[in-house]
Amino acid sequence: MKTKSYFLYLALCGFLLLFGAISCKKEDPCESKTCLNSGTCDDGTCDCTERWTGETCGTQQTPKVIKFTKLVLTKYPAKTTTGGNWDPSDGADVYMKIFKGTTLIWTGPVFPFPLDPTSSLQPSFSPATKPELTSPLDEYVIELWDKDTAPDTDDYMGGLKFKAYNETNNFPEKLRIECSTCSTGYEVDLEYTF
Ligand SMILES: [Ca+2]
Repeated sequence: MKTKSYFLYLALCGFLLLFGAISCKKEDPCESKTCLNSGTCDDGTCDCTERWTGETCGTQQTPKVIKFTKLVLTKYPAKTTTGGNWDPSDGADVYMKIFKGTTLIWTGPVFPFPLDPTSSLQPSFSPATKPELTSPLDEYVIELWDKDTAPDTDDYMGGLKFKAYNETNNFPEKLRIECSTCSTGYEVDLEYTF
């Protein structure tokens, strides 16, 4: 009886050892898994960084907000459509407006002196209150205006439709808003919030 128990004990130990050996040989589920864009594998599942999502972190996470931290005016019309100066004797003093649909979401500060239309100067704005786009997949409009003092009203210098984001753009740090036939153009620094 005692011997039989001993053999049973040995058999059980053997089984446990064999099972243990098989368990040890079990493949690491992360060995065959590739996580993209700095994602890390945890037990076969990719943990993605905040900008990425999906099975292998290959899909962009749509940001909640895109902020414009700096705007450079790369192009603006030297003259009005009738060929006159924006201001009586020189260039315009400008500011920008951004719309979502027909809703004005941001008005920028006035660039504080008349721009010389013959200069290659590209005025750069880092406004205290920065434009925030809360629907990154949607279209916005940016307009350029010449500030005038009453009784004159501000003059419209040009507008551009733009999208600051698309789902395969790899989150660029800068956005160019321009077109070859447009009178205005911008280069914008972007900040993403997720
Ligand atoms: Ca003016």
